[in-house]
Amino acid sequence: MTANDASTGQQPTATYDSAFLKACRREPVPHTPVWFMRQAGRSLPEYRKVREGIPMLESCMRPELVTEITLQPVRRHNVDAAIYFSDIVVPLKAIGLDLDIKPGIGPVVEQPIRTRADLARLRDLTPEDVPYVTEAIGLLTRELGSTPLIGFAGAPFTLASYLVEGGPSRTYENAKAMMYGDPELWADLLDRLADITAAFLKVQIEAGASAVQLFDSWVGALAPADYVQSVMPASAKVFEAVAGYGVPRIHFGVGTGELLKLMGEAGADVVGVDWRIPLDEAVRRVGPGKALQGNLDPTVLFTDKNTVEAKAQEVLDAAAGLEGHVFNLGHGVMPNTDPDALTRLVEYVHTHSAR
Ligand code: 1CP
Repeated sequence: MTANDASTGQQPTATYDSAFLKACRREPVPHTPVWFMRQAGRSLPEYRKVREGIPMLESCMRPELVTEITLQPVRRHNVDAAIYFSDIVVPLKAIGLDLDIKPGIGPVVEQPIRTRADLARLRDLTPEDVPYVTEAIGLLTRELGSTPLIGFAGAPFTLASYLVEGGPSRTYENAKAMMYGDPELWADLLDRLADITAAFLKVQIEAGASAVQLFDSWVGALAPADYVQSVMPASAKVFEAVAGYGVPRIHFGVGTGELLKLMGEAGADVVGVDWRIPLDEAVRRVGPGKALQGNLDPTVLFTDKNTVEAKAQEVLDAAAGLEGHVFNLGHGVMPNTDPDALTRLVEYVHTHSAR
């Protein structure tokens, strides 16, 4: 069987029994599983080669290319999971928003969403809007064998930050001004985005994704009380919408030390942690009943082998008392990272966590 049964989330046994999915379920594992956010991408010469001359958004819509790029880091690094190659703005492009991913900048929205009238541009997403996702995941699950595939989406706050600002921002001044100044419009915007995001994750799970990650990369810009009031309901709606599939749900953001507990309570099975807090402290904040993912500082990979190993061991030591641990970086692989350092890191984690 290549696709998940919509009612049970049933998967091929070898995939279900993989170290990655066991760790997400907080079951005993033969070794700590490891994958890297942004493991596919510019750190790999084979990625730069196949992407040559093809704009980012177009490459996300070509199933054979998506399949090849998703498999590249799995072949090279022996990671325990693949992550579907796409971008958080793909579902927004698919429902007809005029946006593009500009090289060296990121997602840019031609006409930002600022008023109630603008909300009408955010229609529901159906599987017919993203046939290339279903096709690529079908190809991938056949190629991947027992290696699980992680589907993903941007969380409502992080998507809203691009839509309201019109592009990348450091301050989120327009988005936060809407959140504070027009809470009803903000709530309606996030609710629309929750529906689109939930629909997009469902497409990926029904096509065969074994786990999903909700990227709320920029939500660390908020105070806990604002998170509870203005963001958590929408993120919780997304998690609730996919709860019935039984696939692990991972929730990640950057600079979220003060939000970790709430991000778990939003409905995650696994809470992603950046490098600012050690995992033994993170588990105290999150509380029982959740696995953790993380959290080596991605810049450590620019040092020598001994330093990388010492820092990786610190992460493993801090994770020793966890119910479930998925090793990852605290944020994505940086483009100038030496890919061989990543391969060696996978081997180190596997060897030094073997039980
Ligand atoms: O291998 C993988 O992990 C899949 C690749 C992936 C993922 C998970 C891409 C490809 N994008 C994403 C998600 C994504 N996109 C996030 C959440 C993850 C994170 O926090 O890193 C975010 C915030 C974006 C938005 C985005 N898209 C940015 C950041 C802009 C900012 O605000 O600073 C950028 C630069 C992009 C473009 C993009 N997405 C992916 C790639 C390989 C690229 C670069 C494309 C290019 O250079 O042409």
